[in-house]
Amino acid sequence: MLTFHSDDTGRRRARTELDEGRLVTPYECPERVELVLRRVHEVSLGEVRAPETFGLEPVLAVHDSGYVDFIARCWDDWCAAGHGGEAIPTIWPTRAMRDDIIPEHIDGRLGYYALAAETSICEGTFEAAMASKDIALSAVRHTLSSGEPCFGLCRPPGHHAATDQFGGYCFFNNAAIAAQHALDRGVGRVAVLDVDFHHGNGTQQIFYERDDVLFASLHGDPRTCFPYFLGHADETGRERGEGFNLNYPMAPGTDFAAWSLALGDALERIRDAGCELLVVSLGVDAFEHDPISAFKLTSDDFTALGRRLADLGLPTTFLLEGGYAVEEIGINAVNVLTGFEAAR
Ligand code: SP5
Ligand code: ZN
Repeated sequence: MLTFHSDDTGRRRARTELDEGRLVTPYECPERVELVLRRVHEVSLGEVRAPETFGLEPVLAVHDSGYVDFIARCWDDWCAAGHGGEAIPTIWPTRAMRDDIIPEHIDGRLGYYALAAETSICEGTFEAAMASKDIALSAVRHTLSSGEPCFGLCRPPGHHAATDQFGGYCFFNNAAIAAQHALDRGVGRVAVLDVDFHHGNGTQQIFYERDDVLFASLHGDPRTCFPYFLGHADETGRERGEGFNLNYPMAPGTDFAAWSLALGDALERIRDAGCELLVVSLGVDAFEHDPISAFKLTSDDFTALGRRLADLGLPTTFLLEGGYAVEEIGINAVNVLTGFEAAR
């Protein structure tokens, strides 16, 4: 299987994440990509190629232009304001205030465009996010042109990024950008299957009123898990999109036996919907030893997941999302890919 990778994903190296009231070294670190890449080589998964550059047009197909401009300029504006640390939002347009006037000051703009405070913006964040979406676009383009599966070693991840909001370590929604690109190149319907431990709130929001993307997400129940405010089972889509959003919230402690029942249901719905392309939001933070998550999947379970995905028989693009057990991230992510290859 071909892998797309770029060293530019390493241009984001944030020093601070607000975690349990402390500023810690971020869980979402450049080493994640390095270790997955090492594993790709160890198992001889296949060629590793640099992405092509696609510019901002495919980003603007799913994100708001004011938001993209904000991400591009945030770090410079933050420094120009004389702030010393990394850019962290401290105020939001909450239910008790107005959200129809976008502030001019960077502190206000940060809150307007943020959905969470754990994700600091630092030098190089925009450049890394651009590389990440180019990896996703290159991967999906390869799948479309060859029919072959492809792996995009995306970083930063994307599935929490909404039309005009960043957070959950995500800035541009790589899976949504790739799915939209496929639609724009003539694919009739795309399935985005999100197996990251966290609900893919951004992908859901972007496609919620549409029937050309079937979004299915298996995740920790938002009653107790990040992102807390989206991902319930009764969110099934709106208007044309009714029936094209599938959430499988599961309790902390869920193991592969229970998790794979939800997977089976999602795969059946993808099959029934006549999807022509599968984009997998491949987070591996459902792993039993993930430091910020609460499911119990083992490394072997990820191989089984890959086999199950191959059963669909669809052209498939895998895009890396979360996964913070850094020591095992390569094994777990690549197990999905080798399981897939062995079964197709
Ligand atoms: C892409 C992705 O997986 N994003 C996840 C973002 C989760 N952010 C909130 C993390 C809260 C972590 N709490 C840590 C408990 C251990 N100190
Ligand atoms: Zn996650």
